[in-house]
Amino acid sequence: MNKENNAMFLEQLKRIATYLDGLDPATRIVISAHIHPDGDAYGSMLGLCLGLRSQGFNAFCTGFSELRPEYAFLQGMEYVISHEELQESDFLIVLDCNGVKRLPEQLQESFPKIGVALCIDHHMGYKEGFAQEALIDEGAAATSELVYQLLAAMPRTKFDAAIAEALWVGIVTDTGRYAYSCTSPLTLEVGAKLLAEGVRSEYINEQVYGSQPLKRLKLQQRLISSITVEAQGKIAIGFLTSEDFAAEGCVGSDSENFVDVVRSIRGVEMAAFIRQPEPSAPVNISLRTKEPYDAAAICAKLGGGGHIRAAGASINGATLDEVCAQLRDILCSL
Ligand SMILES: [Mn+2]
Repeated sequence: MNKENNAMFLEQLKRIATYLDGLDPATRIVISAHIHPDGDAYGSMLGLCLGLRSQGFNAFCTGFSELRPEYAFLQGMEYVISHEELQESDFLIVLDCNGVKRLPEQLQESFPKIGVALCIDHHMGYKEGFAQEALIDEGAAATSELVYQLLAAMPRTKFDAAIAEALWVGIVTDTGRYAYSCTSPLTLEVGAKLLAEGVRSEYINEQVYGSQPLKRLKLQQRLISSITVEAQGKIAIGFLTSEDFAAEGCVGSDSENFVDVVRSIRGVEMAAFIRQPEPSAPVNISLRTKEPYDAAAICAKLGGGGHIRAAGASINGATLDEVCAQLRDILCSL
């Protein structure tokens, strides 16, 4: 982020912190993230919810009913409410999600009535008007990093280990454990502050990365078998069919981060993981690129979006074979 943008961002951060700080404590704040939540979605939601509660706010989360096993140690699940409990008067905050289409399905229906009061996100392509207020930094490593900055700018926040661990999970999972190019000096500074609050880094690493069920590895084996390379090894594509998922007793979320396996091949500059977890489900693409290839621009051609090096798309009404062929053509033409 350049200096001018940074000054504008800090001003916006301060303004939103002051605005939230001044909310009537009786206001019910409900926090949601995107459909199919990942580590940053869970971490930023629970971190913000607990952080607002530490200041006496009446905060809740919605859009999910349980945590995946690798995130089950996170605290704050007692503040998760169902979609049916949402009220028009709720102050809705949406995290890690920049548009209506990415909201959990049930929230998409009630969204027009309730409206989004505040959006905090680091994806590209935020459209003005989605929320009344927005805190967007496309250069942020994770939405959890933005949530930390916001909470730190609110004078009444009482950070503790539970808040810190939620935000730590969001940052660790979105940065590939502080490794991807989105990791900035600020990311590490925030990480240092979170560690100082008592984050159990080794324990969390074990939970998130060191306790996979065997079926997930078997599913990964199927993905590895499917990988093909093109353009002298510059492009690699791997896929999983609904039959693959069924054969290993897996669901879509069991393949989170599988694109990293495809990306790990030496010399690959564009790595795609394509999957259809169920026969009637849309076909999902995860794409990772290296310089100079723009993953978000490539996925935009297929109706998706994301970040410059990591993006995705979800395609309805096409077979997995058709999507594979279409994406291969796009990548080979670059
Ligand atoms: Mn994120």
